[in-house]
Amino acid sequence: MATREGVAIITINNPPVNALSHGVPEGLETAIHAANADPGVHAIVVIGGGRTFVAGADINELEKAAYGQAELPDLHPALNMIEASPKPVVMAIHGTALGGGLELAMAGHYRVAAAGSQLGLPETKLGIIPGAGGTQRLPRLVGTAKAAEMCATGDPIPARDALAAGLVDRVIEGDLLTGAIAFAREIQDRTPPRTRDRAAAPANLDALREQIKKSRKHQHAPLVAIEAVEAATALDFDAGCRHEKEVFKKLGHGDQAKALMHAFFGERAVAKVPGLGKDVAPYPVTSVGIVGAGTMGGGIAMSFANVGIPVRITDSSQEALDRGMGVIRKNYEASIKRGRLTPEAMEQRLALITPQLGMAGFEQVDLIVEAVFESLALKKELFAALDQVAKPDCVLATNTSTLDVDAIARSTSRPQMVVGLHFFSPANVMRLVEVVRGEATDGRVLATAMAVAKALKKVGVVVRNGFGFVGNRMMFPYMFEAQFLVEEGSTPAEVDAALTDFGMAMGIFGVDDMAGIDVMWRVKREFADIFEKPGERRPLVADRLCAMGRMGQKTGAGWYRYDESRKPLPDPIVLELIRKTAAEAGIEQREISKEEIVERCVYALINEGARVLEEGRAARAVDIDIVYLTGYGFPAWRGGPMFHAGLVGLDKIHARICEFERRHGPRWKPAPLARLAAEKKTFADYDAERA
Ligand code: 3H9
Repeated sequence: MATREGVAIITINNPPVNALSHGVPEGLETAIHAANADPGVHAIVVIGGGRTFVAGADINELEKAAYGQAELPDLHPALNMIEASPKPVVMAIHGTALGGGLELAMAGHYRVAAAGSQLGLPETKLGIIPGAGGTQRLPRLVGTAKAAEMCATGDPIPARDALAAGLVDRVIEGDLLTGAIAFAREIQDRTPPRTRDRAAAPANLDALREQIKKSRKHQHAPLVAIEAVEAATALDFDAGCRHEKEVFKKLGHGDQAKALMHAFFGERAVAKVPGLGKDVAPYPVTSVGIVGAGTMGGGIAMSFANVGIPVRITDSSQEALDRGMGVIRKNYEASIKRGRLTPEAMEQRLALITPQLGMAGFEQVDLIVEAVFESLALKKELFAALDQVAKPDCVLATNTSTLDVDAIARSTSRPQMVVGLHFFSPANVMRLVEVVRGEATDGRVLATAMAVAKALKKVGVVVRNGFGFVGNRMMFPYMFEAQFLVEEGSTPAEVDAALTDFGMAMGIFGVDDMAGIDVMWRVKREFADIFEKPGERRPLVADRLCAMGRMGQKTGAGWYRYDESRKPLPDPIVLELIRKTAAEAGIEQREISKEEIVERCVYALINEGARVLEEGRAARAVDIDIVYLTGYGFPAWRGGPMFHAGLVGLDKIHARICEFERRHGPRWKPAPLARLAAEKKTFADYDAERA
């Protein structure tokens, strides 16, 4: 503790984000005691050391507690002690005040915030609610409706909005500590106001509840958070806190909390690539060339422009370029209509994208991303040409989703500079980038690809070269199983409903219609050696739909038919086609339960995931989980397919897979990693053993 002009300065130092780990709240209590005991001190400023104020309770501790390996942390004693301080306590916020960090700030008597700081209670994103009085203090400061919204969504607000809402007392433009001390001196003679002494007025939260039921479907915490905030209007502060603590505890031990915390740490774990040291510096990427102005190339160009990186985009004809730029502009205009972008920002971004015929200027760019039609011959030819143009330290990336990255790399004289950057459509929206490590890819190139994904605010996951990489490779058995289920008597709508009830963002037939059924048809034809194994069952209906010209949404019909608002509607023609196809193939139709639908689809995904892991296509189970959470609409509150498997129990899943193998044949052969089931382990144990 230091003292300046009669103001005690208490600095919280627990890098990297000043989480309130065990010992930190206790240290604060000691410092506040000391400040109160010092007659030379008239007011106290609490500030965060390093890059931020306080990012909340320590999520490592919360995760341990979720599994019963520790007690849930209790911040109340420290916070109550701060609030009871006879000398006024000013919380000085920079960076972020999140979760327990904001709860700490609200226990202080005043809050000042650096312009640019963010304040929020993101606990529901971890499957819990604030557990240190947040649901009781926030409504007393910003009103019940605003507090309920902040607690339920978990979205932070910027300092200026916090000032307007009454959450902070002053926004400091210059040096935060200087401003906080000046503020403390202004208020040092006032009786410290306590948040708990204020009242929270009742508010109608029905509309918020309805909105949350849709946007956070299946999740427990957001609705419970609204209820806890509402309790602040009916109960006194201590009773409200007791209620909060009870539900905090219950959620804190729940599966959704375990899954969401796994997802939180998982997103950070994938950035640490096994075998790639921190000392491997990425090449700087300040300019980019993109080949191909189609849907993918355009979306990739937007991703770079969105973060201020200039791109040159080339295609084979002026027409293709004009069409591509037209789509880009239309996408930006749609964002303006939704209020997410200003017209000025659109123009700035468009100005960063230079459409051009030919490759003039490509000799200067740091990274070239190829996004042309999926043809190995075409890509090889293109990479041979890029090899002639690109500077020696330019990273050459292919956006292929199905082709052999090593074969593409070998068409250059520098295969070590080649890497896969598999973006997902729409590339300007989807967060996942599979970073495909070829056999020759250099460590620095891999580090560059990961740094690029991060710069684009996306999640890069390293995968090994091989058919379908990780995500698509696993999707085939999942999709095929869904198609077998309809041959056996379910309808596409029943399968999709079972999957969305499970939590998937979309059902697989809806996905197939959106992507285009012909896309799969082409892939199956090109990779017949992978898909056509003698004696193995293959789905029959999709190809027939293609033959009928039903390619999905783009032709107005596929597995479903579509009305003008693109709403999928069950189509009797498809149901009849399925029935007829099954009869011809001698497949008996029956009623299939929702449970069987989910088990067959999701366990097919998990079994293939185990194979992917065993083969080293993904280095860790957590990599697979993050691929599925960020690229395939798997529900975060289930933690990803491999984590979900652990929650269900590998032994239970293994037993079902063996049953399916007996009933449906060799495609259900348990993956070698099924041994984990016998050892009573999870995929997380597998990761831990190999860490
Ligand atoms: C809570 O507060 C409950 C209370 O209501 C009740 C208690 C009784 N704990 O994200 P980054 C690590 S719940 C532990 O890469 P950025 C993170 O894992 C909590 N560790 O940086 C990473 O480690 P590593 C509510 C944490 O600058 C490193 O710090 N709070 C915590 O992109 C850097 O993180 C939240 O949910 C933590 N609380 O983003 C906020 N936070 O380097 C969670 C971070 O080993 N945190 N780490 O991979 C965030 O949203 C972002 O980390 C933040 C910084 C925006 C702060």
